[in-house]
Amino acid sequence: KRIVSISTQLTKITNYINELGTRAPDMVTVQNVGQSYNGRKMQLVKISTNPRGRNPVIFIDAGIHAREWVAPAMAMYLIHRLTNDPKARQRELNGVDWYILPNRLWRKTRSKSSPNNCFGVDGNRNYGFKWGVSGVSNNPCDPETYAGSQPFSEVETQIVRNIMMENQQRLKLYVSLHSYGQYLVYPWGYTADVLPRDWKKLHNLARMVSDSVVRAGGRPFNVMSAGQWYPAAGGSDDFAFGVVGVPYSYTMELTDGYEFTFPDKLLRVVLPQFYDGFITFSAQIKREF
Ligand code: 0X9
Ligand code: ZN
Repeated sequence: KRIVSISTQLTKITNYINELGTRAPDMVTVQNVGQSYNGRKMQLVKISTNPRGRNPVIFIDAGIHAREWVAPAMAMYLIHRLTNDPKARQRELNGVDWYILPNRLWRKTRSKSSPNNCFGVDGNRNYGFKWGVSGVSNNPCDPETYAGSQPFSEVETQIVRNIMMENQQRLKLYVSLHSYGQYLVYPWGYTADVLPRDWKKLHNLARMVSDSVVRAGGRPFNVMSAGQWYPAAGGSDDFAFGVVGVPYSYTMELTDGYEFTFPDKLLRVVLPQFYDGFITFSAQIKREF
């Protein structure tokens, strides 16, 4: 089997995105939003059939945790379907704009902390809402959940925060793509003891999304608040909901049964199933906003 390096994969993502921007400039805008710690370009793909309009925006990011590589694969598949499926124009893209950020980090970012020279911060513990209160490590050498020296210490989380802030008014749905476990969770993530006032709306939409994935032949999602799954503070979902004021905010954990090594041959089976979930998401955003 050919071994493809991570940078090759990123190059593939970048090439595809840039090509799309040139091939379909009326529909696709590629915005360079910044650079990762290692100097890799972070590109936001904006898909809209009415780019100068004021449609509600769905913002999806993938790859906060890079080893969860099914997430960027899903983001690329979304971009592919939205721009190539003639039905999408009338359905998912009719009245809704999609902003997709298929970035590719590691579990932790690559920044170096002095004095111990350990690498990286967990991007999903670094957001500035209830930062550090649960499910984090204060040890820069922790391999997974180091929250950083302060909220938004990482350039990558700053970039995502900027995208959210710049689109605050129109941003109605945020989905952070991860793997694994087939969970679809909503705020709050920092605690198991408190739910948002309108948690039922968040819960019901998640159930509807799960049902459409099941109708497409997929497995149901486990639906609950992120904190009921396990409390962990500083996540992008809580920040989007609690600070930016995005009415629908989720973390979606794709696939189950293979941990981080989902067989790539099965992508063609599961990605279309998940896509049907996104059709349901966009239908709700259209209905409500
Ligand atoms: O722990 C995480 O960051 C996410 N799970 S993962 O296995 N992909 O690492 C869950 C995050 C859920 N949201 C919050 N806890 N805020
Ligand atoms: Zn993750």
